[in-house]
Amino acid sequence: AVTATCAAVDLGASSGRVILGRVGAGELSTTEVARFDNTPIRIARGAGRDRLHWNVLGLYRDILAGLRIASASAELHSIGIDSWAVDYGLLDADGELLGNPIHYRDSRTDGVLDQVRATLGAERIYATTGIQFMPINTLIQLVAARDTAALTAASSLLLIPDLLCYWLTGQRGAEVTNASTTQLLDVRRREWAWELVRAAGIDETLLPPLREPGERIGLVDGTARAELGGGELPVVAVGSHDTASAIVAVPTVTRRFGYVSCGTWSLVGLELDAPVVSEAGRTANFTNELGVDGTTRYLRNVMGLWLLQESLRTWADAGRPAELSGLLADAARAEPFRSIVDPDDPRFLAPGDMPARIAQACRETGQPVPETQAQLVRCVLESLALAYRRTLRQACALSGREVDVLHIVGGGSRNELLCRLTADACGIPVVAGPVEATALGNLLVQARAAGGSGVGDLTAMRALVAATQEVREYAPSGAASDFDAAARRLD
Ligand code: ADP
Ligand code: LRH
Repeated sequence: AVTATCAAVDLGASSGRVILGRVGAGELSTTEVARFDNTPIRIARGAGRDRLHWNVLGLYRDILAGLRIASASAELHSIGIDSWAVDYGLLDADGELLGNPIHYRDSRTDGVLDQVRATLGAERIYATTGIQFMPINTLIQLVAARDTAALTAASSLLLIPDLLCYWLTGQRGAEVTNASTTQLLDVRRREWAWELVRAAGIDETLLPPLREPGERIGLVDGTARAELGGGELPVVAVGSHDTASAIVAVPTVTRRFGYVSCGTWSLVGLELDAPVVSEAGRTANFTNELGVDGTTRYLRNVMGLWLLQESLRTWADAGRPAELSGLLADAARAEPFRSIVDPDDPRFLAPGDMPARIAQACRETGQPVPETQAQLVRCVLESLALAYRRTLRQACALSGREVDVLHIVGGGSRNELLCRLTADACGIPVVAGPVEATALGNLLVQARAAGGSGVGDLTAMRALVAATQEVREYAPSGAASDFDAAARRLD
Protein backbone atom coordinates (compact mmCIF):
# COMPACT_ATOMS: atom_id res chain seq x y z
CA ALA A 1 0.00 0.00 0.00
CA VAL A 2 1.33 3.43 -1.01
CA THR A 3 0.70 6.44 1.22
CA ALA A 4 1.24 9.70 -0.67
CA THR A 5 2.40 12.85 1.10
CA CYS A 6 1.53 15.93 -0.92
CA ALA A 7 1.17 19.70 -0.54
CA ALA A 8 -1.98 21.40 -1.81
CA VAL A 9 -1.94 25.12 -2.53
CA ASP A 10 -5.50 26.43 -2.63
CA LEU A 11 -6.12 30.08 -3.39
CA GLY A 12 -9.64 31.40 -2.85
CA ALA A 13 -10.88 34.88 -3.58
CA SER A 14 -10.67 35.73 0.12
CA SER A 15 -7.74 33.67 1.41
CA GLY A 16 -5.05 31.21 0.40
CA ARG A 17 -3.73 28.15 2.21
CA VAL A 18 -1.06 25.53 1.93
CA ILE A 19 -2.16 22.16 3.24
CA LEU A 20 0.02 19.15 3.82
CA GLY A 21 -1.83 15.89 3.33
CA ARG A 22 -1.29 12.16 3.73
CA VAL A 23 -3.44 9.98 1.51
CA GLY A 24 -3.44 6.21 1.66
CA ALA A 25 -5.67 3.19 2.24
CA GLY A 26 -8.28 4.46 4.72
CA GLU A 27 -6.22 7.57 5.44
CA LEU A 28 -6.81 11.18 4.46
CA SER A 29 -5.24 13.48 7.01
CA THR A 30 -4.34 17.12 6.61
CA THR A 31 -2.35 19.82 8.37
CA GLU A 32 -2.76 23.45 7.45
CA VAL A 33 0.80 24.80 7.29
CA ALA A 34 0.00 28.30 6.04
CA ARG A 35 -2.98 30.59 5.61
CA PHE A 36 -2.81 34.10 4.23
CA ASP A 37 -5.18 36.86 3.14
CA ASN A 38 -5.84 37.44 -0.52
CA THR A 39 -6.67 41.12 -0.66
CA PRO A 40 -7.07 42.84 -4.03
CA ILE A 41 -5.42 46.22 -4.54
CA ARG A 42 -6.90 49.21 -6.35
CA ILE A 43 -4.37 51.34 -8.18
CA ALA A 44 -5.01 54.80 -9.68
CA ARG A 45 -3.83 55.43 -13.24
CA GLY A 46 -4.41 59.18 -13.44
CA ALA A 47 -7.39 61.03 -14.95
CA GLY A 48 -9.71 59.43 -12.40
CA ARG A 49 -9.08 55.93 -13.78
CA ASP A 50 -8.14 52.97 -11.68
CA ARG A 51 -7.69 49.22 -11.81
CA LEU A 52 -8.37 46.40 -9.37
CA HIS A 53 -5.48 43.92 -9.25
CA TRP A 54 -4.51 40.69 -7.57
CA ASN A 55 -1.22 40.84 -5.67
CA VAL A 56 0.12 37.77 -7.42
CA LEU A 57 3.75 38.23 -6.38
CA GLY A 58 2.70 38.53 -2.74
CA LEU A 59 0.65 35.35 -3.14
CA TYR A 60 3.64 33.56 -4.67
CA ARG A 61 5.80 34.66 -1.73
CA ASP A 62 3.19 33.36 0.75
CA ILE A 63 2.89 30.08 -1.19
CA LEU A 64 6.65 29.55 -1.15
CA ALA A 65 6.77 30.25 2.58
CA GLY A 66 4.05 27.63 3.12
CA LEU A 67 5.74 25.12 0.83
CA ARG A 68 8.99 25.64 2.72
CA ILE A 69 7.25 24.56 5.93
CA ALA A 70 5.59 21.61 4.17
CA SER A 71 8.79 20.35 2.55
CA ALA A 72 10.76 20.76 5.77
CA SER A 73 8.25 18.70 7.74
CA ALA A 74 7.76 15.80 5.29
CA GLU A 75 9.22 14.13 2.22
CA LEU A 76 6.79 15.36 -0.44
CA HIS A 77 5.67 13.27 -3.40
CA SER A 78 4.39 16.39 -5.15
CA ILE A 79 2.82 19.85 -5.06
CA GLY A 80 -0.47 20.88 -6.71
CA ILE A 81 -2.00 24.34 -7.13
CA ASP A 82 -5.61 25.42 -7.59
CA SER A 83 -7.22 28.84 -7.51
CA TRP A 84 -10.28 30.85 -8.51
CA ALA A 85 -11.05 30.72 -12.23
CA VAL A 86 -11.02 33.07 -15.24
CA ASP A 87 -8.11 35.42 -14.35
CA TYR A 88 -4.71 35.34 -16.00
CA GLY A 89 -1.25 36.84 -16.23
CA LEU A 90 0.40 37.82 -19.50
CA LEU A 91 4.02 36.96 -20.25
CA ASP A 92 6.27 38.68 -22.78
CA ALA A 93 8.58 36.82 -25.16
CA ASP A 94 11.21 36.59 -22.43
CA GLY A 95 8.76 34.94 -20.05
CA GLU A 96 8.44 38.05 -17.86
CA LEU A 97 5.11 38.95 -16.28
CA LEU A 98 3.53 41.97 -18.02
CA GLY A 99 1.84 43.83 -15.18
CA ASN A 100 -0.17 42.60 -12.24
CA PRO A 101 -3.10 40.35 -13.18
CA ILE A 102 -6.38 42.25 -13.20
CA HIS A 103 -9.21 41.18 -10.90
CA TYR A 104 -12.36 39.83 -12.53
CA ARG A 105 -14.38 42.39 -10.53
CA ASP A 106 -12.58 45.29 -12.22
CA SER A 107 -14.90 47.61 -14.17
CA ARG A 108 -13.04 47.23 -17.48
CA THR A 109 -15.60 44.65 -18.62
CA ASP A 110 -18.61 46.94 -18.06
CA GLY A 111 -20.82 46.72 -21.14
CA VAL A 112 -18.49 44.28 -22.93
CA LEU A 113 -20.60 41.17 -22.30
CA ASP A 114 -23.51 42.53 -24.34
CA GLN A 115 -21.14 43.64 -27.08
CA VAL A 116 -19.59 40.16 -27.32
CA ARG A 117 -22.97 38.44 -27.35
CA ALA A 118 -24.17 40.70 -30.13
CA THR A 119 -21.07 40.60 -32.34
CA LEU A 120 -20.05 36.95 -31.95
CA GLY A 121 -23.53 35.55 -31.35
CA ALA A 122 -24.60 34.20 -27.97
CA GLU A 123 -25.97 30.99 -29.52
CA ARG A 124 -22.74 30.24 -31.31
CA ILE A 125 -20.56 30.88 -28.27
CA TYR A 126 -22.76 28.72 -26.07
CA ALA A 127 -23.05 25.93 -28.64
CA THR A 128 -19.26 25.63 -28.70
CA THR A 129 -18.27 26.32 -25.10
CA GLY A 130 -21.39 25.45 -23.06
CA ILE A 131 -20.31 28.17 -20.63
CA GLN A 132 -22.63 30.63 -18.88
CA PHE A 133 -22.34 34.29 -19.86
CA MET A 134 -20.71 36.31 -17.12
CA PRO A 135 -18.73 39.54 -17.44
CA ILE A 136 -15.88 37.92 -15.50
CA ASN A 137 -15.17 35.27 -18.17
CA THR A 138 -11.71 35.40 -19.74
CA LEU A 139 -13.28 35.81 -23.18
CA ILE A 140 -14.99 39.00 -22.02
CA GLN A 141 -11.87 40.24 -20.22
CA LEU A 142 -9.74 39.70 -23.32
CA VAL A 143 -12.17 41.55 -25.57
CA ALA A 144 -12.19 44.38 -23.00
CA ALA A 145 -8.38 44.39 -23.11
CA ARG A 146 -8.14 44.40 -26.92
CA ASP A 147 -5.42 46.75 -28.20
CA THR A 148 -4.10 47.50 -24.71
CA ALA A 149 -0.33 47.84 -24.50
CA ALA A 150 0.00 44.75 -22.32
CA LEU A 151 -2.07 42.44 -24.53
CA THR A 152 -0.30 43.71 -27.65
CA ALA A 153 3.09 42.99 -26.07
CA ALA A 154 2.09 39.57 -24.70
CA SER A 155 3.36 36.30 -26.09
CA SER A 156 1.54 33.98 -23.72
CA LEU A 157 -1.42 33.93 -21.36
CA LEU A 158 -1.40 31.77 -18.24
CA LEU A 159 -4.36 31.30 -15.91
CA ILE A 160 -3.46 32.02 -12.26
CA PRO A 161 -2.61 28.43 -11.13
CA ASP A 162 -0.74 27.82 -14.39
CA LEU A 163 1.24 31.03 -13.84
CA LEU A 164 2.23 29.95 -10.34
CA CYS A 165 3.21 26.48 -11.61
CA TYR A 166 5.28 28.19 -14.32
CA TRP A 167 7.18 30.14 -11.68
CA LEU A 168 7.87 26.92 -9.79
CA THR A 169 8.86 24.77 -12.78
CA GLY A 170 9.54 26.94 -15.85
CA GLN A 171 6.86 24.93 -17.74
CA ARG A 172 3.92 26.63 -19.47
CA GLY A 173 0.54 25.02 -20.06
CA ALA A 174 -3.19 25.37 -19.44
CA GLU A 175 -4.88 22.86 -17.15
CA VAL A 176 -8.13 21.89 -18.80
CA THR A 177 -10.70 22.27 -15.96
CA ASN A 178 -9.70 25.88 -15.41
CA ALA A 179 -9.28 26.48 -19.15
CA SER A 180 -12.97 25.58 -19.57
CA THR A 181 -13.96 28.64 -17.50
CA THR A 182 -12.35 30.98 -20.04
CA GLN A 183 -15.33 30.47 -22.42
CA LEU A 184 -12.70 29.78 -25.09
CA LEU A 185 -12.70 26.00 -24.88
CA ASP A 186 -14.69 23.55 -26.97
CA VAL A 187 -16.61 21.73 -24.25
CA ARG A 188 -17.11 18.49 -26.20
CA ARG A 189 -13.65 18.17 -27.71
CA ARG A 190 -11.78 19.44 -24.62
CA GLU A 191 -9.61 21.60 -26.92
CA TRP A 192 -9.27 25.33 -27.43
CA ALA A 193 -12.13 26.58 -29.63
CA TRP A 194 -9.77 28.05 -32.25
CA GLU A 195 -12.47 29.45 -34.48
CA LEU A 196 -14.04 31.34 -31.60
CA VAL A 197 -10.61 32.50 -30.40
CA ARG A 198 -9.91 33.97 -33.85
CA ALA A 199 -13.40 35.47 -34.19
CA ALA A 200 -12.93 37.24 -30.83
CA GLY A 201 -9.74 38.83 -32.16
CA ILE A 202 -7.54 36.92 -29.72
CA ASP A 203 -4.05 35.96 -30.88
CA GLU A 204 -4.06 32.14 -30.95
CA THR A 205 -0.41 31.94 -30.03
CA LEU A 206 -1.21 33.36 -26.58
CA LEU A 207 -2.90 30.11 -25.53
CA PRO A 208 -0.57 27.36 -24.31
CA PRO A 209 -1.10 23.61 -24.81
CA LEU A 210 -3.70 22.01 -22.57
CA ARG A 211 -2.88 19.57 -19.79
CA GLU A 212 -5.15 17.17 -17.87
CA PRO A 213 -5.40 16.80 -14.08
CA GLY A 214 -2.92 14.17 -12.91
CA GLU A 215 -0.25 15.07 -15.48
CA ARG A 216 3.18 15.90 -14.15
CA ILE A 217 4.00 19.53 -15.02
CA GLY A 218 7.69 19.40 -14.13
CA LEU A 219 10.12 19.52 -11.26
CA VAL A 220 10.49 22.54 -9.01
CA ASP A 221 13.33 24.45 -10.59
CA GLY A 222 15.68 27.38 -10.14
CA THR A 223 15.49 29.55 -7.04
CA ALA A 224 12.33 27.80 -5.86
CA ARG A 225 14.17 24.47 -5.85
CA ALA A 226 16.90 25.89 -3.65
CA GLU A 227 14.31 27.47 -1.33
CA LEU A 228 12.44 24.17 -0.96
CA GLY A 229 15.46 22.16 0.09
CA GLY A 230 17.10 21.39 -3.24
CA GLY A 231 15.59 17.92 -3.79
CA GLU A 232 13.60 16.61 -6.77
CA LEU A 233 10.06 17.80 -6.21
CA PRO A 234 7.37 17.29 -8.89
CA VAL A 235 4.53 19.76 -9.51
CA VAL A 236 1.43 17.88 -10.64
CA ALA A 237 -1.60 19.32 -12.45
CA VAL A 238 -4.72 18.96 -10.30
CA GLY A 239 -8.24 20.17 -11.01
CA SER A 240 -6.66 23.64 -10.95
CA HIS A 241 -10.06 25.34 -11.01
CA ASP A 242 -10.86 25.40 -7.29
CA THR A 243 -14.45 24.36 -7.94
CA ALA A 244 -13.27 21.31 -9.92
CA SER A 245 -11.14 20.22 -6.97
CA ALA A 246 -13.94 20.95 -4.48
CA ILE A 247 -16.38 18.67 -6.29
CA VAL A 248 -13.84 15.82 -6.34
CA ALA A 249 -14.04 15.82 -2.54
CA VAL A 250 -17.84 15.89 -2.10
CA PRO A 251 -18.41 13.07 0.43
CA THR A 252 -21.32 11.62 -1.47
CA VAL A 253 -22.35 8.00 -1.26
CA THR A 254 -24.95 8.33 -4.02
CA ARG A 255 -24.91 9.61 -7.58
CA ARG A 256 -28.20 11.42 -6.91
CA PHE A 257 -26.56 14.43 -5.27
CA GLY A 258 -26.51 18.17 -5.80
CA TYR A 259 -23.87 20.50 -4.44
CA VAL A 260 -23.16 24.04 -3.34
CA SER A 261 -19.46 24.85 -3.40
CA CYS A 262 -19.85 27.62 -0.90
CA GLY A 263 -17.14 30.28 -0.50
CA THR A 264 -16.92 33.79 -1.88
CA TRP A 265 -19.08 32.46 -4.72
CA SER A 266 -21.70 29.73 -4.40
CA LEU A 267 -21.50 27.27 -7.26
CA VAL A 268 -24.78 25.38 -7.35
CA GLY A 269 -25.56 22.39 -9.51
CA LEU A 270 -24.96 18.78 -10.50
CA GLU A 271 -22.20 16.53 -11.73
CA LEU A 272 -22.96 15.02 -15.14
CA ASP A 273 -21.19 12.44 -17.29
CA ALA A 274 -21.39 14.69 -20.35
CA PRO A 275 -22.23 18.31 -21.11
CA VAL A 276 -25.85 19.38 -21.64
CA VAL A 277 -25.75 22.15 -24.22
CA SER A 278 -29.35 23.12 -24.90
CA GLU A 279 -31.24 26.23 -25.83
CA ALA A 280 -33.12 26.06 -22.51
CA GLY A 281 -29.81 25.79 -20.67
CA ARG A 282 -28.44 28.78 -22.52
CA THR A 283 -31.48 30.88 -21.69
CA ALA A 284 -31.23 29.87 -18.03
CA ASN A 285 -27.48 30.65 -18.26
CA PHE A 286 -26.34 27.24 -17.03
CA THR A 287 -22.69 26.36 -17.44
CA ASN A 288 -20.88 23.15 -18.36
CA GLU A 289 -17.51 23.42 -16.65
CA LEU A 290 -15.08 20.57 -17.17
CA GLY A 291 -14.33 18.42 -14.18
CA VAL A 292 -11.78 15.82 -13.18
CA ASP A 293 -12.04 12.42 -14.93
CA GLY A 294 -14.13 13.68 -17.84
CA THR A 295 -17.03 14.86 -15.68
CA THR A 296 -19.07 17.99 -16.32
CA ARG A 297 -20.19 20.45 -13.66
CA TYR A 298 -23.63 21.63 -14.72
CA LEU A 299 -24.15 24.68 -12.53
CA ARG A 300 -24.80 28.37 -12.15
CA ASN A 301 -22.78 30.88 -10.19
CA VAL A 302 -24.78 32.34 -7.32
CA MET A 303 -23.21 35.57 -6.05
CA GLY A 304 -22.54 33.80 -2.76
CA LEU A 305 -21.08 34.86 0.56
CA TRP A 306 -19.46 37.76 -1.25
CA LEU A 307 -22.61 39.68 -0.24
CA LEU A 308 -21.84 39.00 3.41
CA GLN A 309 -18.06 39.50 3.11
CA GLU A 310 -18.46 42.82 1.34
CA SER A 311 -21.07 43.96 3.88
CA LEU A 312 -18.63 43.15 6.70
CA ARG A 313 -15.92 45.09 4.89
CA THR A 314 -18.24 48.06 4.34
CA TRP A 315 -19.17 48.15 8.04
CA ALA A 316 -15.53 47.84 9.14
CA ASP A 317 -14.53 50.71 6.83
CA ALA A 318 -17.35 52.81 8.29
CA GLY A 319 -16.12 52.21 11.85
CA ARG A 320 -18.89 49.71 12.68
CA PRO A 321 -16.94 46.42 12.62
CA ALA A 322 -18.92 43.27 13.31
CA GLU A 323 -17.69 39.84 14.26
CA LEU A 324 -19.06 36.99 12.12
CA SER A 325 -20.10 34.42 14.74
CA GLY A 326 -21.96 36.98 16.89
CA LEU A 327 -23.63 38.39 13.83
CA LEU A 328 -24.79 34.94 12.69
CA ALA A 329 -26.21 34.23 16.16
CA ASP A 330 -28.15 37.53 16.01
CA ALA A 331 -29.30 36.76 12.47
CA ALA A 332 -30.63 33.37 13.63
CA ARG A 333 -32.91 35.24 16.08
CA ALA A 334 -33.92 37.96 13.61
CA GLU A 335 -37.37 38.12 12.04
CA PRO A 336 -37.66 35.56 9.21
CA PHE A 337 -38.43 36.67 5.64
CA ARG A 338 -38.44 40.38 6.46
CA SER A 339 -36.85 41.13 3.09
CA ILE A 340 -35.44 39.07 0.21
CA VAL A 341 -33.24 40.06 -2.71
CA ASP A 342 -32.00 38.30 -5.84
CA PRO A 343 -28.32 37.72 -5.02
CA ASP A 344 -27.54 37.30 -8.73
CA ASP A 345 -28.52 40.88 -9.55
CA PRO A 346 -25.43 42.19 -11.43
CA ARG A 347 -25.46 45.31 -9.26
CA PHE A 348 -23.86 43.23 -6.47
CA LEU A 349 -20.81 42.09 -8.49
CA ALA A 350 -18.48 45.05 -8.03
CA PRO A 351 -16.75 45.92 -4.76
CA GLY A 352 -18.36 48.79 -2.82
CA ASP A 353 -21.06 49.62 -0.30
CA MET A 354 -23.00 46.32 -0.19
CA PRO A 355 -25.55 47.22 2.53
CA ALA A 356 -26.57 50.29 0.51
CA ARG A 357 -27.08 48.22 -2.65
CA ILE A 358 -29.10 45.60 -0.76
CA ALA A 359 -31.24 48.35 0.82
CA GLN A 360 -31.91 49.84 -2.62
CA ALA A 361 -32.94 46.43 -4.01
CA CYS A 362 -35.38 46.02 -1.08
CA ARG A 363 -36.86 49.48 -1.72
CA GLU A 364 -37.37 48.70 -5.41
CA THR A 365 -39.34 45.55 -4.57
CA GLY A 366 -41.47 47.26 -1.91
CA GLN A 367 -39.89 45.46 1.04
CA PRO A 368 -38.59 46.88 4.31
CA VAL A 369 -34.99 48.01 4.23
CA PRO A 370 -32.75 46.07 6.67
CA GLU A 371 -32.15 48.41 9.60
CA THR A 372 -29.78 46.35 11.73
CA GLN A 373 -26.73 44.35 10.78
CA ALA A 374 -28.53 41.17 11.90
CA GLN A 375 -31.51 41.97 9.66
CA LEU A 376 -29.19 42.48 6.73
CA VAL A 377 -27.38 39.19 7.33
CA ARG A 378 -30.70 37.37 7.65
CA CYS A 379 -31.79 38.92 4.35
CA VAL A 380 -28.57 37.78 2.65
CA LEU A 381 -28.75 34.20 3.97
CA GLU A 382 -32.44 33.70 3.21
CA SER A 383 -31.87 35.16 -0.24
CA LEU A 384 -28.98 32.75 -0.82
CA ALA A 385 -31.01 29.76 0.38
CA LEU A 386 -33.77 30.71 -2.05
CA ALA A 387 -31.27 31.14 -4.89
CA TYR A 388 -29.79 27.70 -4.11
CA ARG A 389 -33.25 26.17 -4.29
CA ARG A 390 -34.13 27.90 -7.56
CA THR A 391 -30.80 26.94 -9.14
CA LEU A 392 -30.86 23.33 -7.99
CA ARG A 393 -34.40 22.86 -9.28
CA GLN A 394 -33.44 24.39 -12.62
CA ALA A 395 -30.35 22.18 -12.88
CA CYS A 396 -32.49 19.10 -12.31
CA ALA A 397 -35.19 20.17 -14.76
CA LEU A 398 -32.69 21.09 -17.49
CA SER A 399 -30.66 17.89 -17.17
CA GLY A 400 -33.53 15.48 -16.43
CA ARG A 401 -31.89 14.42 -13.17
CA GLU A 402 -33.17 14.15 -9.60
CA VAL A 403 -31.32 14.49 -6.33
CA ASP A 404 -31.90 13.12 -2.83
CA VAL A 405 -29.30 15.15 -0.98
CA LEU A 406 -27.54 18.51 -1.24
CA HIS A 407 -23.87 18.72 -0.22
CA ILE A 408 -22.51 22.07 0.94
CA VAL A 409 -18.71 22.22 0.91
CA GLY A 410 -16.24 25.06 1.52
CA GLY A 411 -16.05 27.82 4.15
CA GLY A 412 -19.80 28.46 3.93
CA SER A 413 -20.49 24.92 5.22
CA ARG A 414 -19.51 26.32 8.65
CA ASN A 415 -22.47 28.71 8.52
CA GLU A 416 -25.10 26.70 10.40
CA LEU A 417 -27.90 29.18 9.77
CA LEU A 418 -27.24 29.09 6.02
CA CYS A 419 -27.18 25.27 6.01
CA ARG A 420 -30.42 25.07 7.98
CA LEU A 421 -32.19 27.62 5.77
CA THR A 422 -30.96 25.76 2.68
CA ALA A 423 -32.30 22.41 3.91
CA ASP A 424 -35.66 24.08 4.68
CA ALA A 425 -35.78 25.87 1.33
CA CYS A 426 -34.82 22.84 -0.76
CA GLY A 427 -36.84 20.33 1.24
CA ILE A 428 -34.05 17.73 1.15
CA PRO A 429 -31.28 16.88 3.62
CA VAL A 430 -28.18 19.03 3.52
CA VAL A 431 -24.80 17.47 4.32
CA ALA A 432 -22.34 20.20 5.31
CA GLY A 433 -18.59 19.79 4.96
CA PRO A 434 -15.75 19.36 4.47
CA VAL A 435 -14.73 22.99 4.88
CA GLU A 436 -11.51 22.38 2.94
CA ALA A 437 -13.02 20.25 0.17
CA THR A 438 -10.98 22.09 -2.45
CA ALA A 439 -7.63 21.30 -0.84
CA LEU A 440 -8.77 17.68 -0.32
CA GLY A 441 -9.72 17.31 -3.99
CA ASN A 442 -6.35 18.78 -4.93
CA LEU A 443 -4.56 16.27 -2.65
CA LEU A 444 -6.58 13.29 -3.89
CA VAL A 445 -5.67 13.87 -7.53
CA GLN A 446 -2.01 14.25 -6.60
CA ALA A 447 -2.14 11.08 -4.52
CA ARG A 448 -3.56 9.13 -7.44
CA ALA A 449 -0.82 10.45 -9.71
CA ALA A 450 1.72 9.23 -7.13
CA GLY A 451 0.18 5.75 -7.25
CA GLY A 452 -1.50 6.11 -3.85
CA SER A 453 -3.80 3.36 -2.57
CA GLY A 454 -7.58 3.65 -2.41
CA VAL A 455 -7.98 6.62 -4.75
CA GLY A 456 -8.55 4.91 -8.09
CA ASP A 457 -11.63 6.79 -9.24
CA LEU A 458 -13.99 9.52 -8.07
CA THR A 459 -16.20 7.02 -6.25
CA ALA A 460 -13.23 5.71 -4.27
CA MET A 461 -11.97 9.24 -3.55
CA ARG A 462 -15.37 10.32 -2.27
CA ALA A 463 -15.76 7.20 -0.16
CA LEU A 464 -12.42 8.04 1.45
CA VAL A 465 -13.55 11.61 2.14
CA ALA A 466 -16.84 10.34 3.59
CA ALA A 467 -15.03 7.85 5.83
CA THR A 468 -12.43 10.30 7.15
CA GLN A 469 -13.83 13.85 7.22
CA GLU A 470 -16.34 15.39 9.57
CA VAL A 471 -19.70 16.36 8.12
CA ARG A 472 -22.91 17.63 9.65
CA GLU A 473 -26.44 16.79 8.52
CA TYR A 474 -29.39 19.15 8.46
CA ALA A 475 -32.85 17.68 7.95
CA PRO A 476 -35.47 19.92 6.32
CA SER A 477 -37.99 21.21 8.87
CA GLY A 478 -40.93 21.45 6.49
CA ALA A 479 -40.93 25.25 6.16
CA ALA A 480 -40.72 25.15 2.34
CA SER A 481 -44.05 26.99 1.93
CA ASP A 482 -42.59 30.07 3.68
CA PHE A 483 -39.89 30.07 1.03
CA ASP A 484 -42.51 29.73 -1.72
CA ALA A 485 -44.22 32.87 -0.47
CA ALA A 486 -40.93 34.76 -0.16
CA ALA A 487 -39.87 33.72 -3.68
CA ARG A 488 -43.07 35.21 -5.12
CA ARG A 489 -42.02 38.67 -3.90
CA LEU A 490 -39.30 38.72 -6.53
CA ASP A 491 -41.51 37.57 -9.44
P1 ADP B 1 -12.90 31.32 -0.87
O1 ADP B 1 -12.27 30.01 -1.25
O2 ADP B 1 -13.78 31.89 -1.92
O3 ADP B 1 -11.90 32.32 -0.37
P2 ADP B 1 -13.87 29.91 1.52
O4 ADP B 1 -14.26 28.56 1.07
O5 ADP B 1 -12.62 30.07 2.28
O6 ADP B 1 -13.90 30.97 0.31
O7 ADP B 1 -15.08 30.46 2.36
C1 ADP B 1 -15.07 31.75 2.89
C2 ADP B 1 -16.41 32.02 3.53
O8 ADP B 1 -16.66 31.07 4.54
C3 ADP B 1 -16.47 33.38 4.19
O9 ADP B 1 -17.06 34.33 3.32
C4 ADP B 1 -17.38 33.14 5.40
O10 ADP B 1 -18.67 33.64 5.12
C5 ADP B 1 -17.46 31.64 5.55
N1 ADP B 1 -16.93 31.21 6.84
C6 ADP B 1 -15.66 30.98 7.18
N2 ADP B 1 -15.56 30.62 8.49
C7 ADP B 1 -16.80 30.63 8.99
C8 ADP B 1 -17.37 30.37 10.29
N3 ADP B 1 -16.62 30.04 11.33
N4 ADP B 1 -18.71 30.49 10.42
C9 ADP B 1 -19.48 30.82 9.37
N5 ADP B 1 -19.00 31.10 8.15
C10 ADP B 1 -17.68 31.00 7.95
C1 LRH C 1 -14.74 30.09 -7.12
C2 LRH C 1 -14.55 30.42 -8.56
C3 LRH C 1 -15.79 30.15 -9.40
C4 LRH C 1 -15.60 31.11 -10.52
C5 LRH C 1 -15.09 32.32 -9.79
C6 LRH C 1 -14.29 33.29 -10.60
O1 LRH C 1 -13.63 30.44 -6.35
O2 LRH C 1 -13.45 29.73 -9.11
O3 LRH C 1 -15.92 28.80 -9.80
O4 LRH C 1 -16.72 31.32 -11.30
O5 LRH C 1 -14.31 31.81 -8.72
